[in-house]
Amino acid sequence: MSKIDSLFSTRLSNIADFSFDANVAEVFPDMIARSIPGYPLMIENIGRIAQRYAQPHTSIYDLGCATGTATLSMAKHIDAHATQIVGLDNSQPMVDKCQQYINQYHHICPVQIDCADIQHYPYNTSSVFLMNFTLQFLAPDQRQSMIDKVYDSLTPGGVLILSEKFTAEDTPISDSQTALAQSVENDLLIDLHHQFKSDNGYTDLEISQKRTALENVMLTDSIATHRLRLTQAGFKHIVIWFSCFNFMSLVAIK
Ligand code: GEK
Repeated sequence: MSKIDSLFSTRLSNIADFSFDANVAEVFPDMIARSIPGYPLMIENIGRIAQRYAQPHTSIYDLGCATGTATLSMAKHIDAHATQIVGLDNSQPMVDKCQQYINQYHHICPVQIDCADIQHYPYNTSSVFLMNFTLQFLAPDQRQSMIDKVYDSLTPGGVLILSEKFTAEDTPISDSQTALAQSVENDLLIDLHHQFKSDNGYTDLEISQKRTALENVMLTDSIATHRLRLTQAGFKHIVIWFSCFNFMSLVAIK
């Protein structure tokens, strides 16, 4: 069982940029479940979607697997016909925790966890890629090449399941009325998300200090930007299958 997240509960004189270190890995399952609306529902359905698209003799990748909750859901749903499930993360503490969780279960399909940068990994032919809230941590100018790499490694009919926090605005904005409406819409989603965190026991201080820590490291795109990037890579169909406040998950089909 994960420890309760109280990392931002005391006032910090200097708020460092958020990093996926050992302290975060220790509390991560609790942190993510109390921070992302619908996370358990998404995890369950990621397993179902992966099962639907997994093809024989291909690899299934979970990019930025963290402590492996989504990896485990895919492992639960996919049987032996897929070659292997590979979880990748560049945080060693996350990978260590992930391996502990993975070892607690018996899997029909082999599961391998590697500490690696997802931008420089030699991918095998794959039928399912998962990026569950990971793309938003890459530098914006490196996101297109990451999506291109995923697309190139996918077999025809393969999918990318992409979940992200998003900004409810599109650029460029020419009309001031539209800009005002978009900012009202974005503010509403941000407020609803904060209410969700507050109802899950986070104080205003925790919410605001975590937001400051994430400011430079998690830069969110609009849904239009995601669609454009995926289309440019070559994906033929893009289906948003989950959305709650400013969080969504989509399936992009090659
Ligand atoms: C879940 N998917 O529970 N290479 C490898 N890993 C990376 C990289 C990179 N370049 N950049 C960031 N990460 C999980 C949750 S968390 C999302 C994913 C969140 C890793 C980073 O170390 C972290 O573990 C993960 O991406 C993002 O379904 O905390 O909001």
